[in-house]
Amino acid sequence: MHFPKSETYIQSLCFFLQPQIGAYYGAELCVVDLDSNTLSDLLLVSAPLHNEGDQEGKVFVYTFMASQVIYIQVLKGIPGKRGRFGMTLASPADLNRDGKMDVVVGAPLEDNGQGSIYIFNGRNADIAPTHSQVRKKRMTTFYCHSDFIL
Ligand SMILES: [Ca+2]
Ligand SMILES: [Ca+2]
Repeated sequence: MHFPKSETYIQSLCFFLQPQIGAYYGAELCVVDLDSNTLSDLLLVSAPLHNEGDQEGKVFVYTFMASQVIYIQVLKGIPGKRGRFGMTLASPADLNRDGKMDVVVGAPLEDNGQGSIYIFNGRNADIAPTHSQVRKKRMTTFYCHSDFIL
């Protein structure tokens, strides 16, 4: 997987937003190739200690356009759950088999440290902002097609 243009895209990402001091912005990075054509479409940057109201952690989503990296959306966990949402990120597969790669976001301290994994489904040019599933229990099988449909 690679970026469609130069890696200099990343240099000024932090200037597109005003990161909260101590939010741990950049703790985890993940590129997403939504259409699996070997060109990365999105860059995810987490800030697992970002605090806002009753939420802890955010994932900022950027797209690549011409010679710029452009902020397009933010992913959040469930309100009231302070579990360092975004401590881990991955885009392991097209979990719901709709032709678009999906994203998995870890919140390892949710539910008194038991941890959660959120699944967000990829779309044509971004990611559905509402998670499709939260997995809390230890999983014996992660990949189950019918389990991931909204
Ligand atoms: Ca692509
Ligand atoms: Ca998908």
